[in-house]
Amino acid sequence: MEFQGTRVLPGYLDKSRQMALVETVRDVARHAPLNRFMTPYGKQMSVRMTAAGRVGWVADQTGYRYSAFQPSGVPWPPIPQDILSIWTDITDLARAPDCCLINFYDENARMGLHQDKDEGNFDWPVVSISLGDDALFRVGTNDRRGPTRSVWLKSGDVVVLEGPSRLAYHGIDRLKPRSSTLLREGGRLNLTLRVVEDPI
Ligand code: MD3
Ligand code: FE
Repeated sequence: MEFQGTRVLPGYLDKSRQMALVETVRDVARHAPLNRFMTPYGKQMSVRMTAAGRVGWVADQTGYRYSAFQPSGVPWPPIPQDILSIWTDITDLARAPDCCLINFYDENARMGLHQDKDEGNFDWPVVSISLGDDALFRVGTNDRRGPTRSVWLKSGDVVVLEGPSRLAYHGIDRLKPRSSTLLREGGRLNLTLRVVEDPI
């Protein structure tokens, strides 16, 4: 399925790879616990986040940014090889991503329509991996008021954002609770692989 340059690869990861990835993410989370950041408007985000890689996403009074350090002051763990190989297989790029953002959604979590534009260069694709409960993903254009399309992302689906869709508004409207048994307690994990900066 393809719309506005967004490539959805349904069922890209089989069940055993999905299960292995959950263990990989649990291991990352042991070194980099999930955070509940504030929005720029002073509200708690419903999505919990952590990361692996040279930089990860943090938020504090001074705003949102990529940082080499977790809120605890400790560097992020490296991106695990099984996650890196998904990027390499799909993009065919020699360049590795700098960051694997990890979002955890419980059944009430959602992510409002936003653009990802804190990376230095939008020519690089973003690769997104869904694990766990189905999620209603919405993607529009690079104009907030533009038309949007919705698609249910299922466990094992991979989305590639490149070209014009790299700057498209997008978000997660809701989950379908208990639609997957991958995570024992339910919920959804989303991994996004990004190039954040060109080498200096
Ligand atoms: C379209 N995550 O982490 S993944 C995010 O499911 C984010 O957790 C959502 O939006 C999630 O920023 C959506 C699909 C996705 C990821 C990155 C994109 C779509 C995108 C970047 C540009 C355009
Ligand atoms: Fe995003």
